[in-house]
Amino acid sequence: MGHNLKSIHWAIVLIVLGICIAFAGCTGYQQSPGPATTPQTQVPGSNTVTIQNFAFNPPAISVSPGTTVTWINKDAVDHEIINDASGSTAEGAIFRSPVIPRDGSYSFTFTSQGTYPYHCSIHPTMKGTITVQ
Ligand SMILES: [Cu+2]
Repeated sequence: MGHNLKSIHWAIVLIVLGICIAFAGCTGYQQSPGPATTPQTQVPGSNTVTIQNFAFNPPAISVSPGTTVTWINKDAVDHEIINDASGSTAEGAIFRSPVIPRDGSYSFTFTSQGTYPYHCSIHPTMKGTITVQ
């Protein structure tokens, strides 16, 4: 009789322990991937141009062929990036972004070596250069 009670007691202890471990495991499992799955906010780096205060920062960068350059608009107003082309039309531009709203971004992958001056089509005084070498 005493032996059976002891067995039941230990069974209950084991079940409670198991539930605790499972619960801890579950919450731990939910928490640990948290930081990893958090969408990476784009941090300015050598391939990133920040648009702020009506200026491209840095105004000129050099990248190697195959590099994707990302522009991030940190201004409250829209900007639109366009590669300088001959004449005033967009004809011949290698790259042209859509209108980039606040906190929006635009990326372009440069495959060919060369110097690519660009400007903002909304604010033509905003100028920058991408050099691919
Ligand atoms: Cu602009």
